[in-house]
Amino acid sequence: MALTGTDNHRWWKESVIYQIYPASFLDSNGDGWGDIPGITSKLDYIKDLGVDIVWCSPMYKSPQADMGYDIADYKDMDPMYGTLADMDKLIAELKKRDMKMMMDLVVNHTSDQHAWFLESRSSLDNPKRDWYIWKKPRLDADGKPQPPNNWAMILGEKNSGWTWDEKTGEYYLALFTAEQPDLNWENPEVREAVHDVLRFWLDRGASGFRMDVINLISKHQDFPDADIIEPDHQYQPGYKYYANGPRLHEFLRDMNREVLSKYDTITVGEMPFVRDEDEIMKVVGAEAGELNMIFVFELVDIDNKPGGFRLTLHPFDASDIKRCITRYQRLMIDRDGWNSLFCENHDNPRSVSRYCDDSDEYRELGAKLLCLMQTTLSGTLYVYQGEELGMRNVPPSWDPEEYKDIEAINFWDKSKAMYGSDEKKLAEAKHVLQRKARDHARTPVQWSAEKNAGFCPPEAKPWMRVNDDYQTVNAEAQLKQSDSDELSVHQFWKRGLANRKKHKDVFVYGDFAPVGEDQEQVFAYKRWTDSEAWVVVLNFSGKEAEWEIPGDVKVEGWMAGNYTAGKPEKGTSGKVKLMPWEGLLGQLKV
Ligand code: TEU
Repeated sequence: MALTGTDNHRWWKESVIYQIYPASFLDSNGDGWGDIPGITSKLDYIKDLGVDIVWCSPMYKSPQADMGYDIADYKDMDPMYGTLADMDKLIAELKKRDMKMMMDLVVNHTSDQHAWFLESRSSLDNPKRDWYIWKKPRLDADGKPQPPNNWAMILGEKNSGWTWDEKTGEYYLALFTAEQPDLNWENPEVREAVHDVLRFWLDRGASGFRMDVINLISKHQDFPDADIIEPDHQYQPGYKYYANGPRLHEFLRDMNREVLSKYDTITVGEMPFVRDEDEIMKVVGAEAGELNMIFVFELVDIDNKPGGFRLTLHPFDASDIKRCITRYQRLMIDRDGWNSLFCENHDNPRSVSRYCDDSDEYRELGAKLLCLMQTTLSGTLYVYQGEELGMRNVPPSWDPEEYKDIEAINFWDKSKAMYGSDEKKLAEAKHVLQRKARDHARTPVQWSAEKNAGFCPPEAKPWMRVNDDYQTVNAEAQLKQSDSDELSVHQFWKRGLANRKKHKDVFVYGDFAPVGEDQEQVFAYKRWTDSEAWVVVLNFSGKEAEWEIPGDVKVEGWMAGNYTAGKPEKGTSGKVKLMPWEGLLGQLKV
């Protein structure tokens, strides 16, 4: 294993990826929805931040049951976002700026309006019947049809993961919502059709894919009942039987051999539920021949009830963050694999609200602390739109009706059905949404202080309410902030990304070890190569701390921190006093 050499360097390891959630990015035509020309018009902004690759959440033709993660045509754009010609232009404009396009590939399921599914459900003997997962019902005591097993639907856990089809008298598997039937990957024609989609976009100029729930494509073919984890609930989380199933690696290797290996691509697989290190390495090991990297969910599942549903709450602290990050940093170094780094995406609350403190007093410090951490860890870095501005969750005062996501809607409906007039239980459910609804990350990007935050014209109606704080938290103000002032969150990110690039041998590729672990609330680590070394000290709490610099950590000087635009004035030996949410970056003697 070569840690410090350049023989393991790859463009997709050192690239910075910016995720766009198109509906909420920028509306160029005043209909209240973000669109492709809106994205194209902001490429200079994205490039200036220090980004190399843009990943767009799906903009394909879709009835939008799950905001485009229900695709009705993989080879055309939804008119709401624009046309294929707009997409070609976006790709060309990216290339002009020496940037790349990463497409979102959603092939665990399609929309129920996809031509394949319309055919599949049309009759028992349609040639596409077997493209999806159809099963006969179980019959209850009254002879009424019941789902073939007890798996819960994933989005909002409201219903069964199976949907009854009256016409043909069978259930189909639709794990996310009834409008998102799961494809049957056991069928080789399905796999070939997916390969064809990959080729279509690679030939059009895309440079790679983020693969939606790609570890769900192989299911245990006996479809057993899940263990009862939530006894009050009718249906149970069934991921033990549908995540990382028996043929996953075979399917991924096929995809690589047949298509990806013939192009120069970047691939990242979204893999919820998996924690097993051997299983992870089978996908991302340097010699695995599967995917470049995956999104592991451990950090974003940190506040889930263990083993349970996502929309639950569970306490965590700095030591959990430390344990989780250390584990994956070491894993990839020790076993020659590759990490993805992310704290946010469109399925999670805002990171400053979740891991730090989003009050006016600490929001900027928290956002910069997370930036300092992400820009100094090993792996490919993903920044989610608005994260570079320190955007925060929507306020608790918003009514549940303001939440537009199908997951939040299903969850709220289920809670009302389960708890009826039990005000305490309903308040708890509401509290879960206030902390964790996906909607928090989906509010329009705040470009300016004008009405609608510059996301759409002032007279238009944005599809989702703009967060109340746009007059103070917006890109225009943060770009303007003069250099003599404190850095804005945006400026801090820009500087952090530039520093990461400048010192990529150490920050992207170097070694990693936690240091000075006696202070629970402080996460400190060292990054080094043979020729340079750095230390990062992060106070993950709203309390002051005293961090003792270990004897073997020879600090040359403190180069950056989130409390000052210049170099922090701190001692280089003995105890360092840290303010709430303070983060420091120091250079070490080699
Ligand atoms: O998400 C898959 C996924 O499992 C989670 O991120 C999910 O949002 C969460 O567990 C819900 O409790 C992907 C997409 O990112 C998401 O937006 C889609 O809704 C989902 O797949 C279905 O395509």
